[in-house]
Amino acid sequence: MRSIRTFHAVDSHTEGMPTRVVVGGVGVIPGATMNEKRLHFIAHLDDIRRLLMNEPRGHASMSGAILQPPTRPDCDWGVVFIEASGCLPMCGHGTMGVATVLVETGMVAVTEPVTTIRLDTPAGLVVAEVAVTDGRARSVTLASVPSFVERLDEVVSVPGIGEVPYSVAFGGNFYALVDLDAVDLPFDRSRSDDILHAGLAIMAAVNETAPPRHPAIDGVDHVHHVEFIAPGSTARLSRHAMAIHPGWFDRSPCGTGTSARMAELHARGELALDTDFVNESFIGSRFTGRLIGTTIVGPHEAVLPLITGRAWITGTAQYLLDPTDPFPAGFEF
Ligand code: PYC
Repeated sequence: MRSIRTFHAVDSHTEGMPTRVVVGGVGVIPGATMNEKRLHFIAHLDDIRRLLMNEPRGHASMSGAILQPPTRPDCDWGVVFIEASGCLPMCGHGTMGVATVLVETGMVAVTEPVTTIRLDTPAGLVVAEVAVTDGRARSVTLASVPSFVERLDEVVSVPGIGEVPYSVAFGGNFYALVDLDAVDLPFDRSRSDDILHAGLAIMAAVNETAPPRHPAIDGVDHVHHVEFIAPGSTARLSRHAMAIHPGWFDRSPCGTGTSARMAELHARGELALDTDFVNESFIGSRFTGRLIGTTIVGPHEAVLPLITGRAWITGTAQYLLDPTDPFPAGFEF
């Protein structure tokens, strides 16, 4: 066995969606803030993401998180999120995976019944409250980043589809929120290719005509997620198919998408503060959300979301790079 790189990871899944938590092998990424680290990683270290996320070590829907020392004194750990599709500013299911791994491997001081972990993410401070019994993380509640509606009830002209009504909300990433009925597709996994195709076309049309831009976080300036809302969804229980660039679906209910959806429902006057909201994924797994306050982000009125879900450790691994490996950054298929 020969290796010129070794990465240590604890693999997990959050309500069906993987998070490969990289606990060693990357080193300290340069940057004075976690978003600077993210931007440096994208510019100079992307081979590491591709090696760990792409085939043959990962797959087209792979997701992960690289642990870093925090850049702010009020945090326990920093996190740079990685995916098959790039580096997100924030990832809810990934943060639940990170918090579960930190507790169950003893990488934070664990207290029962609740362990509080303060995480420095590229999108800002996220506080994870982990419900712990007998050393086991039972659930994770995230106080996530301020979320807001960027536009409500606009129409975009999508080649091959036509005029599509949509809204854009930020919940850690920007989401285009679209009723599945508006693209004449059923909430049915046998039609996932068609739903994905429509999602990618809508993303492209929004990004070409009117890309959103976060007023305070550099490099957050596009829509790479379309949250297709299933018929029958309400402001208490919503089901969705989350189509993600460049071509996969979130298996989890999507933490940042749940925040975005709650911001949208709140802006419509349909979801009050301190009211439970259940968001269900395309595979039927659930997060429970709740808005606990309001704030301002640049010109936007924003809400403060809590999201609760569960994660499980699935394995520990060392990922190696043999010097003769013909795919040192993996490959996409
Ligand atoms: O949970 O925030 C999330 C997420 C984003 C992309 C996949 N999952």
